[in-house]
Amino acid sequence: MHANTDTLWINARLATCDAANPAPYGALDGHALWLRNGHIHAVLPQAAALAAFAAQGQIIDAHGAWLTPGLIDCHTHLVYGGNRAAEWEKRLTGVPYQQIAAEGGGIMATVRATRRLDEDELALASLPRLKALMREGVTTVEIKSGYGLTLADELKQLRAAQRLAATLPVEVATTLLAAHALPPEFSADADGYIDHVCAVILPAAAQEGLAEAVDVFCEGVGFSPAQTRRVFDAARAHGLPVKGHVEQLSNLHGAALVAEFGGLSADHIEYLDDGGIAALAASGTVAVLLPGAYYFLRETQKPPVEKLRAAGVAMAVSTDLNPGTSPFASIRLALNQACVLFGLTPEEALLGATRHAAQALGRGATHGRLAAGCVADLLVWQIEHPAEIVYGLGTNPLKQRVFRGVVQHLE
Ligand code: DI6
Ligand code: FE
Repeated sequence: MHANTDTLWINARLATCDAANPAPYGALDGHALWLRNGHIHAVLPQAAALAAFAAQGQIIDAHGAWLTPGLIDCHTHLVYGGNRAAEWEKRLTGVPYQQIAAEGGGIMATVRATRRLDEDELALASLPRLKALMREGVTTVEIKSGYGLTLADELKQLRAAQRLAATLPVEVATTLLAAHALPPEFSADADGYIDHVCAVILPAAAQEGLAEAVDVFCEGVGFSPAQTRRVFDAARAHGLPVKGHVEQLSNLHGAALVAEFGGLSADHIEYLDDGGIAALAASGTVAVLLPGAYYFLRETQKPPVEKLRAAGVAMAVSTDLNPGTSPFASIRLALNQACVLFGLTPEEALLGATRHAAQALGRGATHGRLAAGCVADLLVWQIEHPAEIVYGLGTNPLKQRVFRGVVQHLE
């Protein structure tokens, strides 16, 4: 099958995840999905679709299977070297993450391991993680830098991420997170490092087209709101949208700052307060929930899901895949955790990795829904009900993964 051939998927149950369809999961029965040139050409009642389609291309019978949009993991740090299992052993004995970071472990341990690898080695080390996400149905994934913290090493990480995208049937959105931790070259001079990020690293990443957004770790163990604002100003000057690691371990009002800049998403947000919720609602910024980090750090402060829901803030769910706080290359685990730990409904969880995750990546118009005009990234599930996508782990109910209209082999 070729992407340039029209394809009509029939006898499918569509979980469109599209707000235009008011049933749970945006479900549409009795409809066919018409794909053309890697996009969804039309979603039509099946009889009408068959009549119009005539002999234009290939008809694929889904035999009653459920189809969903491809899953979108909108917050990962999956390009890195090494791992932090030894640090985890330490944390399990009661040493807190903040203390490990203060002693030169934590993020800095991964920075050292990432700097040691060249671009090829880094891409190779990251490949199994990306493939694991793809096997579960991920078709678009965001990948951040933030483990290089020098000009050369940050750009190397972003290039490795783009290289992965070039060789696999997956779309990668790269984000510059140079303001992730203070590198040893600038110890005790966080403002000097932020100067360097704003004047050197960010402009280079923007000019080389290596990042489509800018992120900051706004936290006591990261960067202050004033420093975050300076990075956001630089991002704006280079035409890049912003997002933030905010309110993860404390409330510094970073979400309101992201909202002030009309940012794409405010991520983590366990300590988000009412003012932050109102700010996100007003700016249309997506709240990204990362239950893997909450679980792995044994946190107890949950994000204010009920209030976000009441305020109409779109909630996305992501893996936060990283070696320190969420070493889980499983979007389905994150969706399950979002339900069990944070109280999302399975429908909200699925929307969190489709429509709302697309919005968090500035792709709301083209990704995350089964609707005319969207990319033809879709999944065929061997399930009776869409909640099963989120419900069980260990077995994989994904039967087929379609990227840009082309059925992929599941490795
Ligand atoms: N918050 C996180 O959860 C990750 N980064 C961040 O700013 C953790 C990254 C790490 O520990 O390596
Ligand atoms: Fe993160």
